[in-house]
Amino acid sequence: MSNYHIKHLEEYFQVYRKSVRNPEAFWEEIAEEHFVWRKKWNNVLSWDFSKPEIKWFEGAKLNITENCIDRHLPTRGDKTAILFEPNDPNEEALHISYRELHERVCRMANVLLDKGIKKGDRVCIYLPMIPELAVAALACARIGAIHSVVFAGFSSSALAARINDCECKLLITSDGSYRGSKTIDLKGIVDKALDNCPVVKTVLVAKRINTDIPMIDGRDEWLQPLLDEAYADCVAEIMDAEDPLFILYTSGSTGKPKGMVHTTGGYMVYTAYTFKNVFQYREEDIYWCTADIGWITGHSYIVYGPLANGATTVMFEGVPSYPDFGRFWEVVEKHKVNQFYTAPTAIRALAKENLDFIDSHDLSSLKVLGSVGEPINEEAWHWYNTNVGKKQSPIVDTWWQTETGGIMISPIPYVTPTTPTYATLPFIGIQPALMDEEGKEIKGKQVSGRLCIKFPWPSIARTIWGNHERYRDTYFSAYKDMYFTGDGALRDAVGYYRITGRVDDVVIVSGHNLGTAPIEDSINEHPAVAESAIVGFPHDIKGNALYGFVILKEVGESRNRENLVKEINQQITEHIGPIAKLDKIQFVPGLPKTRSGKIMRRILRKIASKDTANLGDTSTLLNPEVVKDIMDGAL
Ligand code: 6R9
Repeated sequence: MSNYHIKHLEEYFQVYRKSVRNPEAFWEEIAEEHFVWRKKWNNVLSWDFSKPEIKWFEGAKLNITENCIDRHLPTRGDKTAILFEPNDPNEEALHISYRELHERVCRMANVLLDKGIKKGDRVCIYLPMIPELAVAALACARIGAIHSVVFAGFSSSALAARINDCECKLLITSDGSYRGSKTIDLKGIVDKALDNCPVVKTVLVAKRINTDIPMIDGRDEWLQPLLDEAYADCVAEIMDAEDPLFILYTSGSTGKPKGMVHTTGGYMVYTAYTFKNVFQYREEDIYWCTADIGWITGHSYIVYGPLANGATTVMFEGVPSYPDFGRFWEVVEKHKVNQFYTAPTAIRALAKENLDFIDSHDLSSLKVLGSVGEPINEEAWHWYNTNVGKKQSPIVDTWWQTETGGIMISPIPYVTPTTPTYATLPFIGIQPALMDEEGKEIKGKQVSGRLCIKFPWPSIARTIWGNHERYRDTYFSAYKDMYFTGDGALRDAVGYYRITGRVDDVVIVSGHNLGTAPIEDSINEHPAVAESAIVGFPHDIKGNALYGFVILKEVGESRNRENLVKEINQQITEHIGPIAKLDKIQFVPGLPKTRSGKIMRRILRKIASKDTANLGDTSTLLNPEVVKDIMDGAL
């Protein structure tokens, strides 16, 4: 009778129908039967997309770490919760059992309490993929502090902006990090960031690369001695289902990153339920998601979803190319990984390498392959299916977003027949709609439009930290009573969805969302630059790469162009991080603008993609003559 684990297609349709006919009753049953609550809810759901206000399991009390850790102790105490695979294959992997995880999280929680962190305080976590990262996030959740994990590839100014936006009092970092054959001076980046973050009073530093680093008296402390002294048990703070669990920043169409706020009860229920079904996780399985916990995929499907199911989740510190391009497959063989979840950009990069890197490893443990982060192209899909899955492991192409908290459209493996490049069917409880530009829903099959969701699901983000208006404007104002995703999609003859890509000013580069606005802001700060516009263009491995059109000021005109290109990319690296560097920079005399002064990115996108046969109507531009100049100089 339980609908928790779906095992065949007929059952999917049945459960799906039930979940959309009476969402409250459906989610109430899932929540009731599969989680531990200190107190049940008074009301399953109240919502109003026009405000927008969404509340799931209102009045319920719980602590998510009791669901992710404590409740497993009697039956799974010795089971590996986190399997840590270090950057260096010669360093031993670490099997952290549920019992040990409990102890580590409690110690870390006590350290935070000791440093004065209370329920509702924000804690910034800027760590590489080492166990302390998961432990720190869970420790925050243990005491009701709100974690804000910042991906450790972000630069000091990006880090500072995120710390200041949500006013983190405390930051957890490490002396440095390993990335393949390189080491990165994380603490140096932190020190620079904190010059501009007066709110941070305490910095706890984990030791990873054991280098000598400056520690600032009264602010910085080594983490390990504090953990060693801390008490190994910590009473969980009782949280309201709608209390914030974490903030995670994502790019948008203005320069300022959006701090998406996820709350506790609904997020837990939805990430756990999707994890169980989308990966068909069974008790003895070893599950590996290669994402970084600095992204939503890591939050939901390395930490919370797997642990809520008592799973063994692999945490990988390294990169796919170190010590060689066989590393992923070596790890799959070594730990007998059953579910493997990665990004198309990694698949495309590996597909360029010799097949020996795969064929020299035994991948027979694999049962499910996952893809996330961007559309997977047909070639990459077939390569993954043939060479990694040996045509035996279904590929789950999972579409979702930081804002959605969990997987929204995806096949269920061994249940939903897959089609290359299609995310296929909505997950249980998800009601997608395709909309036209006039705001009308496009019904029927074989149609395309802008992808919206009609009804709330438990893990939808509740607001943008400190800016509810922006939350409403970005997601709920384009279409009445709908959540707008920013993606375009098509629905085929059998009702399968294929995501076609962003329809806004976000470009997905190697699976990372990059708003063009913050990059433009960064370029425009260069003293030689007057104005700039960034667009994406197709790239073999990265999916998209960035193309910058830059107008120089008079002072820049006489400068050496090659040096300018270097300086601009250096500036972007400092402001945002190396992931936002431009592949191409073209210096232009002007940018095509509408009469209201908006840059016509549509035209620039076509020029950058070398698709200039049909530029569309340019006569309405303020400066149509500039288009030819730009085309002549295109790279
Ligand atoms: C989970 C995650 C969200 C954006 C999303 C879309 C793109 C993600 C996809 C996909 C096609 C898929 N995206 N998964 N596009 N097929 N399976 O990636 O969150 O970093 O917020 O990115 O990524 O454009 O809107 P996030």
